[in-house]
Amino acid sequence: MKPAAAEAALRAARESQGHLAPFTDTHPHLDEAWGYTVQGLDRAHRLASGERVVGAKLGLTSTAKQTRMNVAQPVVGFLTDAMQVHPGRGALDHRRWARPRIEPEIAFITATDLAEPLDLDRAHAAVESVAVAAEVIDSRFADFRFRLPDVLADNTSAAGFVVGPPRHLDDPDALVGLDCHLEVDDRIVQRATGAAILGHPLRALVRLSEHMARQGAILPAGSVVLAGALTDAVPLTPGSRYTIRMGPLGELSLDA
Ligand code: OOG
Repeated sequence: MKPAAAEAALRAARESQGHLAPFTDTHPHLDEAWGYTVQGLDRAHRLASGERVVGAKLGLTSTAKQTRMNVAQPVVGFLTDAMQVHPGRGALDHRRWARPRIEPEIAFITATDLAEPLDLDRAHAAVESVAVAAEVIDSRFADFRFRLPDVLADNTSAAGFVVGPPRHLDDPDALVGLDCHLEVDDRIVQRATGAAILGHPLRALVRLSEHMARQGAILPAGSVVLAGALTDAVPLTPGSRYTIRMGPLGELSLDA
């Protein structure tokens, strides 16, 4: 299947809030490179229509997510200004999305450009600040049923994100033991520690730097990086309140 045809089908589905069958159902030989090519076309289209890329996201960095989505490797997508929701600006407008789910995330703001593979120490040096965050994911595929090339083509289900107040990252190892709770209407529905993200949340930045190097791309300093959900996602239901607590990183409350 031609990447341009897939990009156009995804865009039409996004605009109509419709859904598609996974491309891999009919084209089982599509691969990871094909998925990232479609994603690149989507990104170019959004840039041409006036959106700005403000960062990158990793997905499927936790076992909880990999098992649930049945895709056994991390994925990378891009974030634009149109996806960013600023905390404290009223409720999340769920009408923007077809089948939204919300998940707890750690966000890094980068201090340097990311273009070369980094190790953990250099990843720490590349962090300007860290924050509790939430990602809203939405899929063009009914019931979020997809394989790796499909979800890459669909920009890893990226739909919306909220970043809480930034903090200085003094001791990155403290992120490993950090306790994360996701509450829906004051009931804890998901919990995990920072170790859920590849054993150490900073490894998400390491993986992203490797991805940038492979793609020959640069993520500029000052970008937002979402490290991937610590827990499984939960449906975003109108009228509910979502609170993410992350110990020393603070908390974020959002109304849907
Ligand atoms: C894929 C994207 C997952 C994460 O943080 O794990 C993701 C999906 O579940 O639709 O963003």
